[in-house]
Amino acid sequence: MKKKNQPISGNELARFSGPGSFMRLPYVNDLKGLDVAFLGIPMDIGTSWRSGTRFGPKEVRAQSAMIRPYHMGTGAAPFDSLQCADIGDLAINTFSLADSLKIVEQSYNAILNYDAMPMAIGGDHSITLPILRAMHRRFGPVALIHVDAHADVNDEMFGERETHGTVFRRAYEEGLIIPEKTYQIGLRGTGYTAEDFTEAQKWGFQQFPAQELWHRSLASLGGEVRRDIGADVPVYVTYDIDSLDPAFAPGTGTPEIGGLTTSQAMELIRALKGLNIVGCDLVEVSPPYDTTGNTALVGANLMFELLCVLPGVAYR
Ligand SMILES: [Mn+2]
Repeated sequence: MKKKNQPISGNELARFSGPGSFMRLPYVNDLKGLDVAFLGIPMDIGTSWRSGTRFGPKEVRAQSAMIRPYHMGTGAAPFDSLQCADIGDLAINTFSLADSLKIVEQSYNAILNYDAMPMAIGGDHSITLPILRAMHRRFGPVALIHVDAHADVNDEMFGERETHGTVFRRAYEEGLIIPEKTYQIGLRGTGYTAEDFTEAQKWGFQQFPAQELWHRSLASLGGEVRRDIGADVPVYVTYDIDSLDPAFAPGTGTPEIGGLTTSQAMELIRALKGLNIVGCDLVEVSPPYDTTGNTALVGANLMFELLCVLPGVAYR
């Protein structure tokens, strides 16, 4: 039997007069009975360079309006088996990063009291630290699939220990993630020292620089990651839009050339089917730097790809 919450569909008029939610899903306040809760975290005060990700959720939702509920490529029809809704944006404090991160953590603790899996639209990458704290409280240490141009393992930035570039060092130090089941995919660009990326390898992180992935399918890499994690371990997926080449996703705060293609991103996500994914986020979409909306369109579609690989969704 089909689940009750289906995206508003039918004629073009309905599509364009939808509620402004992710994929025209219903907005709800009550998480009871939900399998998946989409939410926005409209924040950019953890970013070190170009800001604007506070508008990410709004634009990703807007660009998601055309996505239809059936996936032609994989046969997935996620809304038939998962009860999904948009639960709106978290009310962060734009004048305090520390306070905002607490609000994210407390909100996630509340969400995870239900069985609803949170799928967050960021926001800069600093949101992922409080999310992982809440995930750890609920599930214990999680495996981490981190797709990004940057390893985000700085010790501090401008003297601050909680920023969008320090997330995964803090997560490692706090024991929130399983280091040897942490996969950083798409790394590239410039750093401050030669150790900027490599230090994390000593902690156990498995790193896959973009240049090793040029010209190859990511289906095999995704399959290796899937087999390495195993079917039972809880997995969190954090997807930084700047993992993609700026040709596909220029609307982001710290773009780096030589990144993944959209088809590589889709191959990677599809290969994760079968994992025990417990939450996802899509971060760093900064709409002011891409007024075409294309970056947010890519982000919205990657969210849909992630939704389709969640447990309980059938693949062809
Ligand atoms: Mn990044």
